[in-house]
Amino acid sequence: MSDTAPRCGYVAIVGRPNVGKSTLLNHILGQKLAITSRKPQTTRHTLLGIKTDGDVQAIYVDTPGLHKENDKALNRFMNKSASQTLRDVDVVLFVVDRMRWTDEDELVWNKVRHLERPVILVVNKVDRLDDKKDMLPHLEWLTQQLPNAEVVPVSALHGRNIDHLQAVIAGLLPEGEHFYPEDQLTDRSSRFLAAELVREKVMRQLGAEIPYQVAVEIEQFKQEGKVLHIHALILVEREGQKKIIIGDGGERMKKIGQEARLDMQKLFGSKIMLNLWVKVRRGWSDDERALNSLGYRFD
Ligand SMILES: Nc1nc2c(ncn2[C@@H]2O[C@H](COP(=O)(O)OP(=O)(O)OP(=O)(O)O)[C@@H](O)[C@H]2O)c(=O)[nH]1
Ligand SMILES: [Mg+2]
Repeated sequence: MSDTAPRCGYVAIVGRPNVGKSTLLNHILGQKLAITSRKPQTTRHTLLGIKTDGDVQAIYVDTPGLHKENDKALNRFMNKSASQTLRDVDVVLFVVDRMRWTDEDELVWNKVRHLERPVILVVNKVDRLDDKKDMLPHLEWLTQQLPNAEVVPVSALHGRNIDHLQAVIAGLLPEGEHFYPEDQLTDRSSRFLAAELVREKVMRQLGAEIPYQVAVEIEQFKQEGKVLHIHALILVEREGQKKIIIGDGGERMKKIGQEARLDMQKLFGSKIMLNLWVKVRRGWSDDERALNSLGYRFD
């Protein structure tokens, strides 16, 4: 029996798009739960990742990257969910990419600076710095900007300094009983996670524009004996996009399916039969009702 009091609390992971928030969550969990890609605005929904380590339960909330808004309902939804997360957490991880400080970092900073809760400034991707010493003046500048924040340089991709980061977080969590059972990893359903894995492969396989006009809907999710049968619908905005996703002779669809199936197999620990279809649903990304029916809830 341990003689320390249990600790439990919520930890928001916020930052502009593409700084490595979801990669950080996956590394902390030791498992790929959140989808990641080289393109900004990969994450669209908040996602809980629960890490229980002895007496300490940290409930991480991965959020969509905060960005300058265009007019689309989907972008409003993403920024709103990230901002709302900040209201209800005990600790904030503000993730930035090395020495790059952009207007969008400024936007995030303006949302976290007045919060009356601990903020940790996570300086990610330090593996991509040739000389770590180059970073010192920037770290000093960041410390001046955020005098109350602890600054922790890490590499989420290579797992550098993540143990230290977790120790700092543990020290900031309030005392209290754990909210979730020790073996629970997330609040999201397997259906949700399956749809996200398909969307990740679309994000990774396709060029600049199309991924932003793609949503994925799970039509069937059924265990039969040892096999999990999943039918997923890839929704696009225009007919031409459908052709591009399918690719010559169905080549691209095949790749998307193969890669998603492998990840699903790992995550669900089951053999998977995955069927994919592409369908045109015009204007879904700028229509609140269509977004709602796809699980993007505005409440
Ligand atoms: N070299 C390096 N690359 C990283 C590191 N962390 C993340 N990346 C890469 O940065 C890209 C973006 O990572 P994500 O985790 O998807 O970033 P995000 O902040 O969740 O992005 P959004 O969901 O779009 O807001 C991916 O290509 C990652 O592999 C790191 O520590 N080092
Ligand atoms: Mg993300």
